[in-house]
Amino acid sequence: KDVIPPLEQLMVEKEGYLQKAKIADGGKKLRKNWSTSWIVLSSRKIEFYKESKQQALSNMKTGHKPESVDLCGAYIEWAKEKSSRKNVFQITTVSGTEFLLQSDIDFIILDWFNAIKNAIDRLPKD
Ligand code: I3P
Repeated sequence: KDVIPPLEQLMVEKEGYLQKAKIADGGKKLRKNWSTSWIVLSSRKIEFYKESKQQALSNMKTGHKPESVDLCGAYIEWAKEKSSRKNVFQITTVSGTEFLLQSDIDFIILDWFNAIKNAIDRLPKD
């Protein structure tokens, strides 16, 4: 039978592939490790899927949960100095998760930056 996802998951604002590296978790620095991630932005969170969208959708049916960060009170900024790569920005969450997102393609990274910035600006700060 069909599983109906929660409403929040239906209100996707943007999705696509980006390069992602988590650099801190709960304030603790991590070794940088870039990988391709399927990224889903909804009104107050970003979900990261390690696998393809197709694989992610089938995993979801088995109750597998993606990594997810809360955008309430989060901070987004360009982070030229944090990487040798071009087009890198950083998101820092209230819980102290820091990650970098990157694309070689200028308009793709700009669209993502603006979409996430707009989502954060619409949310209450706490
Ligand atoms: C890191 C890896 C990353 C690189 C990072 C290196 O090495 O090469 O790709 O980040 O540079 O430390 P390792 O795999 O041995 O951990 P960029 O690609 O973003 O430059 P960094 O230490 O200057 O962040």
